[in-house]
Amino acid sequence: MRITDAKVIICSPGRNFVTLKLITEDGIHGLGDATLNGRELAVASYLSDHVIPLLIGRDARRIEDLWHYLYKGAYWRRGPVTMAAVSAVDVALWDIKGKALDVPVYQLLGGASRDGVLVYGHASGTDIDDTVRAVAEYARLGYKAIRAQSGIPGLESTYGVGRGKMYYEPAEKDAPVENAWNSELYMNFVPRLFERLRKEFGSDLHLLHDVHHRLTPIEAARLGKELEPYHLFWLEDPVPAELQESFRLIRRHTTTPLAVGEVFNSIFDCQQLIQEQLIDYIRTAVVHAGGISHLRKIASLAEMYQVRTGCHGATDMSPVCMAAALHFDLSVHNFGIQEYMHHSAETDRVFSHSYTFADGMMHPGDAPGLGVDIDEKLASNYPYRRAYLPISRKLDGTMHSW
Ligand code: CS2
Ligand code: MG
Repeated sequence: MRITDAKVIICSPGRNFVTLKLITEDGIHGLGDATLNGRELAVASYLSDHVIPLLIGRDARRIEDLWHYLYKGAYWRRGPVTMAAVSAVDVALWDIKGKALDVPVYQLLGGASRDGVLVYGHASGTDIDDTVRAVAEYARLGYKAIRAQSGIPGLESTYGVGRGKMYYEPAEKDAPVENAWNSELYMNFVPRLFERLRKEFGSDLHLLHDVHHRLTPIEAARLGKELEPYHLFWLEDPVPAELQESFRLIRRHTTTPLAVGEVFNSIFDCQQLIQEQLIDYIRTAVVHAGGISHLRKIASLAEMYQVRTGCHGATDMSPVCMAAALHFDLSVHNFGIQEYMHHSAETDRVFSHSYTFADGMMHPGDAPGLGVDIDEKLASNYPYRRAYLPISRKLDGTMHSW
């Protein structure tokens, strides 16, 4: 089953997406997401200029071998651009294999380990009252787990707080926004938010919070400790994680569960965090950490150390990534939770998909392969527009986040 054609489709239905389409001699096509928020065209070029010429004529059934060929063969290993490209090829090949054998991808990964995939949604507001209302709305929609983010009094804008009730998009068109940051204001505020949320919603609802790598280890330790009475499902990205051992310090001080990994792109970024049991959830995503094949290796390592998965699933993971994540989540034994943000109606029209949401859970569906497709004609109506993620400065103007 030779690969005869490949296309990189760049479109912007609501936001930018890069999609790889591989076509075999039998006419089967597979899709892979290659979107790297704010750096989309770098991956598109890596695929078109360097990867696709290597793929034409190769056997699409050799998923594992092709993964190593692209990863090791480049000599220059890892990094977000390379790994997003490798991921896209890997996922497209799993899609092709599923279609060729007429089974959903999760059946190729060992079958379902559970009936559905627990997901969490993003509730955010400008202040505590507004955030309470947003959490109530998600609870009404059936979500059993909700991430809560709020604007911080004294800071004009804060990263990770959505605009509009059900939609979340941190990237800005044309030029990066600059957010203001102050750790003291933030740390004094967040425990009050969760105190109120527990009062309003009781103890059964799972509550999550994302720090977006903004604190130092000792600040994160203090925040985790002060949040303990409110029993968070997890505290995400408390510190930048290039220094994996910094989590030792946080761990020594708090029992609040920790999640990290949305910016990681290989098992080597989380090996120490997992093996020393410094985290509870590993958040690597199919699109950024080497596809389904590599994510399964991360999950297997994590399983030995009782670390569970919690894949990144913001709107910049396209429906192709979302579908792949759900096949992975349904099958992998040590699944914890999956992040799920609704895509815009325009995105959903371009990417038809068989995955469904009901009662706080998702299912990838039973269509052969991933169960997702792209309408290329419609996609061509939405040309790419350059966009950037915001940057963050302290109140005195210093660039923040190390
Ligand atoms: C966030 C994302 O979903 C999350 O947990 O951290 O908003 C993330 O910052 C974006 O997906 C970056 O592209
Ligand atoms: Mg995050």
